[in-house]
Amino acid sequence: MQTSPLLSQLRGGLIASCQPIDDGPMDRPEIVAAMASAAISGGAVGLRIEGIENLRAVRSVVDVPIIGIVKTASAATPVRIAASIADVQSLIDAGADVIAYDGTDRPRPDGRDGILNAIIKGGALAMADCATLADGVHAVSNGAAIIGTTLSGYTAETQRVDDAPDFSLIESFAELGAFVMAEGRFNTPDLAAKALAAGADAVTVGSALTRLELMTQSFAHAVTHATPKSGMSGFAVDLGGTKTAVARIVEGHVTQYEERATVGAAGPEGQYRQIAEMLRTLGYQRDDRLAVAVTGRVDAAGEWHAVNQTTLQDIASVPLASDLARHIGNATIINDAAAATLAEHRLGAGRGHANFAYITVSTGVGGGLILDGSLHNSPNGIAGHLGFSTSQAGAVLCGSGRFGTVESVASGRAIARMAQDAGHGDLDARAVFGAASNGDEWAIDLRATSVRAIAELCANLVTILGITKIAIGGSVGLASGYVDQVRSELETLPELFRSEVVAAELRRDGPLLGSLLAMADPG
Ligand code: ADP
Ligand code: BMX
Repeated sequence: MQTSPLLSQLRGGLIASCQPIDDGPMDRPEIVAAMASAAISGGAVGLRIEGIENLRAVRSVVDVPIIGIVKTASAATPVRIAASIADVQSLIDAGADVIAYDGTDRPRPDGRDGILNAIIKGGALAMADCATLADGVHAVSNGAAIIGTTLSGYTAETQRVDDAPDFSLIESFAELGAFVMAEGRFNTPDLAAKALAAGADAVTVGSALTRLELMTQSFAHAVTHATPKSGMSGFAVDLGGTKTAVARIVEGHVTQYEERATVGAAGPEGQYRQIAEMLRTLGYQRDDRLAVAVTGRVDAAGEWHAVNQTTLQDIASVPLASDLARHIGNATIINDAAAATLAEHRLGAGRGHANFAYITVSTGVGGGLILDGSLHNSPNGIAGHLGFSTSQAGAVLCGSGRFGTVESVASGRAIARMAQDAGHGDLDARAVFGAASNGDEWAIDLRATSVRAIAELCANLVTILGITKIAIGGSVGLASGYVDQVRSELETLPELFRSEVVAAELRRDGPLLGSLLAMADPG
């Protein structure tokens, strides 16, 4: 084995390869130099640095051994770690103590041995980045001081399906008696330590230390795919203006579902009777966990009030929590759109957005706001009732008592009312959208009126609250093409007033799942 003070400095230690993603935001010499200093503070005994400019910047702030490389991309050869003979002297002048070159037998303009000889002649140590045992043997017998496993997995011959480092190449290299550098996919401290146990003299780690994009990506993937659903089991009710749904939910999945029409005039007792019947068919028993989402506002005292009194009649100051406890069982209660907001934020389209809004375009237009990561509430339960803000197209008094609301322009009931007023008879919103799909101009116009009011609401949310993402749900909002049209409408506005707008991911399950989430976390 070659001995030199420099190899002794590296032996048994960690070499930090400070290589930002090409052309990424960290690909600047001063940042590479800062990474290098930080890596040394953390205990690295040497550095691997790519590019002459980066090398100069690093050399001026550190005094540990540096392995220098030059990477090129050329259609003529697959060889990338391909300092030309001309580059070798520049690397040495810029402060490299060791120069790494591609130790495979793949052809390149100056030839494998041409480069190796230039490095040795220039007075630097040569490190061969190898893919196979034969590469290592060739390098050692031609004077390379270090053989690395760097290219194992990255040549046609050694391609692999897994992401594991090549420990067996380390073991074979160790028998050659050369200084062995473990390099390539040593992404955890544990793998790096095992490399030394397998016979390596030192280990080089790159991506896991300095490619912030890749490390963030792996954390982001793990977090967004984690299922915060454990414990999300029980029965859930979604009482909307048109339909009432009940579901059995097991670990965040709807396993049984039943839906019936809501009778708006049934009064509280009528609603309880229907809910109780539907729950019974799913096997609910009194002490089971129960969460109920309702259209209408729910105040801090647990009382239920229809805001739009044409949707539900006789629902004013109804003691919902205590009534349910008496008639059915103890239940968490929450507004339907607020529940869907919680669910979309935690499990669906709003994940990762601290300022997020959900809008349901359904019988009415409901909504919910996540501000700084939490559901925004008010003691009287009106906060987040986005449909009772006003629209430029407002022309009638809303059932809430407020003139010109978004709900009175954009909701399913509004669409049906406008169709009736225009002389098209007793059609619901689904039938109007059907006519629009068939090309009926009057129906296309009604749909566009609804879309414009929702786009206006989205822009207002951006302007007032800095909302960055909006999910749209409800059967009108989820109708084919609706969200796309809202997006196109927003495109007509200056960029400042736009946000990302998507369809609700959880669709009809949002209010159901969210009511159970509210049980654990009322916001
Ligand atoms: P709820 O308001 O009870 O929560 P929905 O979200 O299903 O229930 O909304 C009901 C409204 O959606 C009704 O006005 C109905 O006409 C309308 N609707 C249902 N299906 C469609 C559809 N495919 N296209 C347009 N509107 C629809
Ligand atoms: C209305 C209002 C909201 C509700 C929203 C969506 C009532 C009865 N409801 O704006 O509380 O969240 O509709 O509910 O005032 P849905 O009936 O359309 O599902």
